[in-house]
Amino acid sequence: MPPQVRLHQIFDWDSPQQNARLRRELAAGLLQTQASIAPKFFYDKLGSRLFEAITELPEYYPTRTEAAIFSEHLPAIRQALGQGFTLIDLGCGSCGKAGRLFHAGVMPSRYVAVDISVDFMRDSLQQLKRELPGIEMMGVGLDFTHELALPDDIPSQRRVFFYPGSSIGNFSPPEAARFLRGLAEQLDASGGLLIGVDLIKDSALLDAAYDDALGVTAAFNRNLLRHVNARLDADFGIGDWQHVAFYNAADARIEMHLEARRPLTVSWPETAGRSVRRFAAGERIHTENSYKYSPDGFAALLASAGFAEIEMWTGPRGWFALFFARRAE
Ligand code: AVI
Repeated sequence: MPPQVRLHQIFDWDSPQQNARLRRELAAGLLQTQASIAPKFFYDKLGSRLFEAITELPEYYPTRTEAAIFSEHLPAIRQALGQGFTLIDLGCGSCGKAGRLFHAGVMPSRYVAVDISVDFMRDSLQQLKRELPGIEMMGVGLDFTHELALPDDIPSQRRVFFYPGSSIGNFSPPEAARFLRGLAEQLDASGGLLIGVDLIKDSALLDAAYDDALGVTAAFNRNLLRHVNARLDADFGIGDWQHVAFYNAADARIEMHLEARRPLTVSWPETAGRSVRRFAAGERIHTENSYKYSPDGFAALLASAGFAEIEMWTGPRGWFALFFARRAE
């Protein structure tokens, strides 16, 4: 990494302590009656690349719809953010969204890229620094879904948290409220939160966005098992599992699962011997929820989490919304 881009690797897959915590978390999820794997395990290097590919699919409207809202409302967004702020990009991935904002003239004085996929983040940040050498940049490898413990050398004044892409939808509403409250507590009165939120819409559009014709989302979902095999030394046969995604209207969320194509046994090493989980044909592992909100519902969530002065921008079809909010006094 060039010297002008600092990297704090708080999260490290290979630290024995964190690795042990993640292994415990994975094993606990797999041994539940309804097996589950947390969505953060999607993002190894290949998973991050597959997600980038998803954002280019014709069916996956959120990324391009959000980008169009940014373009259309740029002056208002620029005015809301002001100047001299530190942009903290939570789950920066390729840093592409922040990069587009900077190229459009929305310039922070400092950019902090945060991601669990540390190698992918480092490469992306280096590229961005080459393009925009005038912005101070820092990378933080962090599992912020576990704990938002930012390094001390990020000034606490004028922080703007940037959480685009409706990643907030990957938390349940109570978890989202807790997470947002944690953000509000780390803001001063001149900072804020710029957040993208996917809205409730026709279920056929939602189903297609998470089960595309090319099968990229299926590959993204099944890649999770490759990653779990590597982290847990498990023996998932990738071809034994099929991608299932559907909109659950009662809970206003997309659900993604991996479904066993036949009766299966999966095992991984434990202190004494191996843990074994049996799956019947058709049994599923729940891998992700992606909650969708109404504009009023999300504004109410922000208010309940300690935010005020809430502004919202949306596109002509009302598919997606961008919110800016400040900490309530
Ligand atoms: C990262 N997150 C907001 C994406 C979503 O839409 O929930 C992850 C994703 N899963 C399948 N496609 C995209």
